[in-house]
Amino acid sequence: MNTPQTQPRTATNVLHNEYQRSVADYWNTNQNDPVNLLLGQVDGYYHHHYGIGDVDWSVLDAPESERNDCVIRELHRLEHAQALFLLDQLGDVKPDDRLMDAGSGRGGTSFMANERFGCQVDGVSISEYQVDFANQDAVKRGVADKVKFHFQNMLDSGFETGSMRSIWTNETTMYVDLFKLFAEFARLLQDGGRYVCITGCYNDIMGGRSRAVSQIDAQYICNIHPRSAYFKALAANSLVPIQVTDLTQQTIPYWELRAKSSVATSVEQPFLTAYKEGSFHYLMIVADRLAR
Ligand code: GPP
Ligand code: MG
Repeated sequence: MNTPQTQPRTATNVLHNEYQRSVADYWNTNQNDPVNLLLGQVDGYYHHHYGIGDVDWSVLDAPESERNDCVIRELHRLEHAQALFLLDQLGDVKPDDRLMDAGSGRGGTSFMANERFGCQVDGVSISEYQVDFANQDAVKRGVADKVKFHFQNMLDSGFETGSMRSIWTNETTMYVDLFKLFAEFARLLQDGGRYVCITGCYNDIMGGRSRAVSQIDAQYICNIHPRSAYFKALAANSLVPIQVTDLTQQTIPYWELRAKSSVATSVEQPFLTAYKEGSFHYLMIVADRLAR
């Protein structure tokens, strides 16, 4: 059921079950995360996703006093490149259009989208800490009238039917049921509207979750979906893929560098193992909404 947007959002009506409460608790209490804060401080864009592209390995040859900073900057550059690549897929977005960032974290990709397209961007997150952080950033940037972050559940956002030109999820779909999520996106998107998804998914061509994939799930309290589930759930919800890109080879260098960095968190080895053994992919899927 859709809660009307006018009803105040509280933990009671945003978080529907114990699982969602534990995910919200994780992101509400994960406030001292150098891997995201130090990277965000490089230029003020705080990301909660990984990076793509070739690493400039010369950063490891910098003088010792500068090396750590150089590595942080390089990791941030790769994460920023991932967000730019995602924005490239959002379609011919006009200033009067409206976009939705489903699972908006500290807001990095939403601010970039507003700068590129000049349009309204609505981010939703079930972490009140993240929503506050991103809204404060919007005020500092002077864009609070255009970029708004909402304490809302992306399965039940309450926005108007057909109101969104494009929606993206940047590594957030592993927290939700895909059939429910894509039903909500199909409702929100205008006819011909676009959905862009960047995700990690396990390779069910090879069977079930590998140990490394299970370790990633445990680290983040998520449930990584099989590759096939994305296409079944899109097809069931009038969302037609136009482009599928396997970004796995492009993200491995980021993880190799992160593993050698001062901000490594121990999830690096499971990611590298999973990608290299072929049990896990870093995938981008672009899909358009069929006309009603
Ligand atoms: C990165 O967030 C994304 C997730 C936690 C979801 C899981 C993603 C997969 C591709 C499986 P982050 O930037 O907060 O993570 P970290 O703190 O490790 O950098
Ligand atoms: Mg991160």
